[in-house]
Amino acid sequence: SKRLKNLQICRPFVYGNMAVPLKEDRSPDIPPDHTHSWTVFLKGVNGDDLSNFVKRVVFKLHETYPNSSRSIEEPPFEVTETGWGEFEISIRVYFVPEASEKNVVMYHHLKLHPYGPEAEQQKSDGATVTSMQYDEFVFNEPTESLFEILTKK
Ligand code: SLL
Repeated sequence: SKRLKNLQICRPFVYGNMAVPLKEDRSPDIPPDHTHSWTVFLKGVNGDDLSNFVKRVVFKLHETYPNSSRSIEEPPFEVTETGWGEFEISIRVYFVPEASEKNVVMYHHLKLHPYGPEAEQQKSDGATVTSMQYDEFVFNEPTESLFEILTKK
């Protein structure tokens, strides 16, 4: 569909991960060398639903994971796993066809281990570690259809 000249629309989002150390009562299905449970996610800000313009999100995990490319087609756009190591996750976002927008990719370093001033306390508490980034999708000269999708309430 036609593109709207001289117009730019932005939509904020956050991406990142949460991680918790596995406890003694871990499930027997979890490999013994795994130390953490974690979730990598991409989501709207303040509970905004992104699925009206995001069609799918592909999280590419370390190749030590089975089916390391995980495609999520509806919210919540997230993957939960267990493991022992930190690594880079690519997060590729595909937009609805009406948008006629190229996919975009972000890279997130999976964080399991606390560090910094509160690390010792966090470790002894077995606290959740969070690492996330704020970003914005910027649509320059959006199609009319994308404009409608993004502006209807
Ligand atoms: C390292 N850069 O070499 C890291 C790689 C790989 C993480 C970390 C277990 C996967 C599985 C897992 O945590 N892999 O067993 O399915 O230290």
